[in-house]
Amino acid sequence: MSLLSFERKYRVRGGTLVGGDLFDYWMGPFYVGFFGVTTVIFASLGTALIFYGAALQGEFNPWLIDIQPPPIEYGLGFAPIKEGGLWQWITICAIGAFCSWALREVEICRKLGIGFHIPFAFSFAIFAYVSLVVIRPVMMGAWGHGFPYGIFTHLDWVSNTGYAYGNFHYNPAHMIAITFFFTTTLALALHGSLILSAANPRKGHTMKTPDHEDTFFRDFIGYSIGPLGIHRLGLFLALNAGFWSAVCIVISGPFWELTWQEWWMPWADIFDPNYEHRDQWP
Ligand code: UQ2
Repeated sequence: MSLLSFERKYRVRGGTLVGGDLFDYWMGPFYVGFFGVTTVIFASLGTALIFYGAALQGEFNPWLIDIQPPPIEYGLGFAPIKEGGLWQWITICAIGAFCSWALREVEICRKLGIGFHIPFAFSFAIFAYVSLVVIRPVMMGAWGHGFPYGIFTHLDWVSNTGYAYGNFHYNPAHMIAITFFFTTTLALALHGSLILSAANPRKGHTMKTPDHEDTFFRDFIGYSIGPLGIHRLGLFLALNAGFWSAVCIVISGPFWELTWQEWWMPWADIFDPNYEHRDQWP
């Protein structure tokens, strides 16, 4: 079936989560749906609020726009619009847009009768963002613990927050997250290069099959995870990278207030009770 006739056959009504046939149509290539409408509303309002913040700041250079969360003193209450209230409404709009986008993915999956792996995967990205601007600030008792919306200022926030706990590279969940990020790139490099190698044989030959892909890795390391397995592994690695990133920031503050170097001190006690420089850790 060609792509265009496939789309004609499968672009049919139904599968919506709310509202029945309301918004159950396409605009050009895009499925609209109830959650397409809510995505556009939240994203437009959030973007407009960022421009309003830029106007208040008198700064329209995209690198320098900065919208700060409320000062810690406001705790978990609503702050005045010019003192972090803008950040709070922008955060609400962002979460509304991200969740609408995920639910629009769910509706499209339901229409097609495919699994929900894509919205499931996207939910990990939403979780990572929400853990920074909602879960951790709530656990620490102030919206002021969220990160500011600015290109350079959010980098400064990451740096300051990391060093507030000594050195984030000693954070065990940070270590696990980084290991998953690196392993994800290894898996995609292996997979991408393997597929392209099979699709681009020497001149004059036709494309090779998945058996060639399997056989390469059996010859090479005695094991092939398989053409379906590599995608399961890739999803597993990528989701874990996001998940442990969220864990590494949520435990910093709510569950651990010292430096992350100190977290390893029991190890020093177990393996080297006479360790001399323990008192010199920051
Ligand atoms: C594979 C396979 C693919 C692949 C890749 C492998 C035919 C087209 C890349 C090889 C992957 C292995 C052995 C797992 C490596 C493990 C980690 C943790 C990176 O066998 O099947 O399908 O793309």
